[in-house]
Amino acid sequence: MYSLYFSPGACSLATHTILNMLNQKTELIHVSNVKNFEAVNPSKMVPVLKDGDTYLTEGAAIILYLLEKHENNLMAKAGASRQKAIENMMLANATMHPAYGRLFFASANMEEGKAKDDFFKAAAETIDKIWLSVENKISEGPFLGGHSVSPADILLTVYSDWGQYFPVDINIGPKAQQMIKLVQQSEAFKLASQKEADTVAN
Ligand SMILES: N[C@@H](CCC(=O)N[C@@H](CS)C(=O)NCC(=O)O)C(=O)O
Repeated sequence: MYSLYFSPGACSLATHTILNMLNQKTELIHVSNVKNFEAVNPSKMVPVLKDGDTYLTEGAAIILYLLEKHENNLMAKAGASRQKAIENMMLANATMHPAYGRLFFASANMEEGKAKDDFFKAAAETIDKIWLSVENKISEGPFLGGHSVSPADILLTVYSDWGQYFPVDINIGPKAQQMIKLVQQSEAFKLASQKEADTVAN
């Protein structure tokens, strides 16, 4: 059985959803209940996945690890389709996630005032541009990779929820919105969200 260190609704929700899609039993560890989380992950970030005695960090790397280990239809095994799925996953994890990360950073670290307002506006404009590139990538089906869901769709769905916590308007195009809705309606995502909400922080 795996153990997943998570924070409710954080990027760890994508790892959690994929574990559900792979039918993997997972113990959930709310990061607030861990006394010395720094010893688990020196960067103090979720997700961390424990597999036996091994601790794995970095969401995208964890997802690739899981997809290699368990039979699935979430990503092609080789060739151009696999490369495209990894590219899309990185667009989500390495481009969109940090773009939203700026909102969290400014909210926690900047003093109220014009500079903060301008920063939020500029950060939101960058996020909009990335959502536009996502919109343009969705063509032959409701998902980024076509007719079946892939890790990029799941990661982006998790991030899409974060804009509501900040004084910004994020523009997500109709195709991306439809993709998000489909992921949110999946049993794996619903179960993961529910379990995270039910796991109490002490
Ligand atoms: N590159 C890391 C980033 C992880 C990350 O930013 N996690 C956030 C939650 S979405 C976190 O744990 N933040 C807590 C903190 O910064 O202290 C990954 O993709 O796993």
